[in-house]
Amino acid sequence: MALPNKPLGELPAVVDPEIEEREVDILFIGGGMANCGAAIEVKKWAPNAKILLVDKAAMERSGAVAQGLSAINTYLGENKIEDYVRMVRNDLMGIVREDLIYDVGRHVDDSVHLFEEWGLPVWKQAGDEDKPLAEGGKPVRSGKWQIMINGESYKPIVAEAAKAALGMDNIMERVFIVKILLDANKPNTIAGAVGFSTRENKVYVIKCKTMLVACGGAVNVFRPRSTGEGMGRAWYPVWNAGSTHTMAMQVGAELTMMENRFVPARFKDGYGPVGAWFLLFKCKAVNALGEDYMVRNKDMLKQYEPYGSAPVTPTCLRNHLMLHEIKSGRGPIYMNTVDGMAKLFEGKDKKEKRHLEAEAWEDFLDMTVGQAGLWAGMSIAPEETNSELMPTEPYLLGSHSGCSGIWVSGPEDIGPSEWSWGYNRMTTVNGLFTAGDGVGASGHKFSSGSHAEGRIAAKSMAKYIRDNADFAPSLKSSAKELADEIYAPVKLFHEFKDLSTALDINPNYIKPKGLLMRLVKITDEYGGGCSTNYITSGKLLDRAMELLEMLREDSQKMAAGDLHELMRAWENYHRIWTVEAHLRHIMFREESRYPGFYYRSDFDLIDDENWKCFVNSKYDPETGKWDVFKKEYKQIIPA
Ligand code: SFD
Ligand code: AMP
Repeated sequence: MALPNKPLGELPAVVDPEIEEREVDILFIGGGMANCGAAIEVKKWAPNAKILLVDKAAMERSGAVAQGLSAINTYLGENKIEDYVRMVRNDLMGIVREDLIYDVGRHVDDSVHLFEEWGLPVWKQAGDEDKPLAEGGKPVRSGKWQIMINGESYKPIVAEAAKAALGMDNIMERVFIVKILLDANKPNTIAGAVGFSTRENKVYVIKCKTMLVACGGAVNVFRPRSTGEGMGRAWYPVWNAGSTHTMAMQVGAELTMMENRFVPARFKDGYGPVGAWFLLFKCKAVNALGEDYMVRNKDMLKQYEPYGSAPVTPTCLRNHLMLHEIKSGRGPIYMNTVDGMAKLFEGKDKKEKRHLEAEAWEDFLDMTVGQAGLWAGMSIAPEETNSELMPTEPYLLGSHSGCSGIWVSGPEDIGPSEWSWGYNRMTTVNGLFTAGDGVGASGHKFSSGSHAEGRIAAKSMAKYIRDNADFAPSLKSSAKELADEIYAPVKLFHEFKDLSTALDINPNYIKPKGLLMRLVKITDEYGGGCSTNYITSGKLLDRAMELLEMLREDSQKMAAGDLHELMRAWENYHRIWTVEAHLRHIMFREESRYPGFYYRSDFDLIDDENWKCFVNSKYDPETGKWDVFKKEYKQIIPA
């Protein structure tokens, strides 16, 4: 059921919310690309199952694709799947799950064909304008793997299909899921989830046999470059707060490569993506002297063989070279849009030039409207003025050019047998699946690959419920106990709110906004954020963990006066856990695997001999203990 937008102002939270209990076979948590894929696939394999999809926002504009996109970054078309795996492996500095990537590669184009069938306009080469991709129509490629779209309405199109497939009676929007619940009787098996409405004072306790948690990545876990009011601008979606990783790790799911992060180079302050400018418009990024620093600094890549010499320099190493320029006093860095567009204009008539200008603006209008607004506000015409680029604050994600996430079972026909435990994309917890940003060691899926991965997961979830038809989930806590836990910040607020004149300042509680500031100060200063040029060390990480521990204690004093704040409080809890996993992993990996994303100053090298392996971790919900350990990397696709 979709709830309408709220009236002006936030909805006050009451101490005793209503409780609604539900029971389904299959629960989809999140309404982003992955779960939209799952939604359209699941009925084919489980036609009689009872299904529920829960999204904290409205699916039509939720998740990373909310504003739309101007490219689909993974479409294989004429390319070989093996080459896709090779590209991802090199971009992520050699350590990836090739079975998972291969699996995405063989399914992703089907998702893209569906998007086009549902009405997404895909740019085509001259002569093929009316020929769908599925019938051999040739797309306009920006790069080897990427195709251009008119994608402002990408998410509404994809969400509409998902909603039609499930039916709105089986969808709850504006419900934030707080945690996953383990079964009372069957060890290491999920039995449900609990969350609350952001539009009504209501808690939902949902039992299920299996669930797909795909709540995207983690944003605002590091202090963003934009502060104050501007903190609402980030490159990745601010509304994804590490729920996927946290909820899974809390029930004991094994994580992988949580030390990885993504620091995208972006148009400064507006966070506009650069891909189309590099690949489609063929622009170069230059230093303040106008030099192509990728050429000037090419010898720096030799230190990072074999990764540095690949035809496409890995994303982190591109950052590494850019940061070197800034540190050497040759910043700011600019995207040379002026020369790039002049070259594109060569031999074109006025109308064609206007068309190219429109395409340049549309790249942002389709996916990062704020960047177009910033250009307009700063009187920038890209054909006349170059724009600054800057590496952003770090994000944790598994679907874009990063690979932190959860360790999952792979397809049975590709990887070694120990990587496949029966159900594709199931985590190490029975019945708990993930996809998209949630799957670790398997980046470069992007929007299309995340959708395809949701479809893959849905199919194996159907098998899981068939194989476990007799399973009757039962919860360890009562619905009332769960509701009390969720609404604890509201109770605290009501207990103490009258003890000070300013609602935000109180000796007995801290508001979520204040706590978030404290968290991002710790990560930024000690965990390798922007303020230290992404540098950290073992000792700095020790200190970060001490401070995090104190923050954890104080987080129990978060207070929420309205439903929006209650959501902010729970987002913070999710961020804290995600940050802890990230820091623990960086501490464990005694090398700097991703120069340009982060550096350990005490181990500033890539050490393939000792560290060409996965780093995995597991939190034990019974004992509260963490275990971080190495897992062997296996190459499947030859060089
Ligand atoms: O330009 C809860 N992405 C790009 N992909 C492309 O294919 N092309 C591009 O052009 C891409 N670029 C790009 C991209 C993203 C962004 C933000 C920008 C530019 C500016 C990446 C893709 O968008 C990304 O890979 C996928 O969307 C990942 O899919 P998924 O399903 O893993 O995550 P989601 O779509 O963000 O959805 C998350 C959902 O979870 C909900 N949610 N629901 C309930 N309870 C909770 N606790 C929840 N927490 C979150 C969200 O509301 C959402 O529905 S470019 O940079 O390269
Ligand atoms: P971005 O806009 O940076 O998110 O990138 C979109 C796509 O283009 C992703 O597939 C990137 O890997 C790719 N890309 C971005 N910049 C470059 C570059 N300079 N060289 C090669 N590929 C790039």
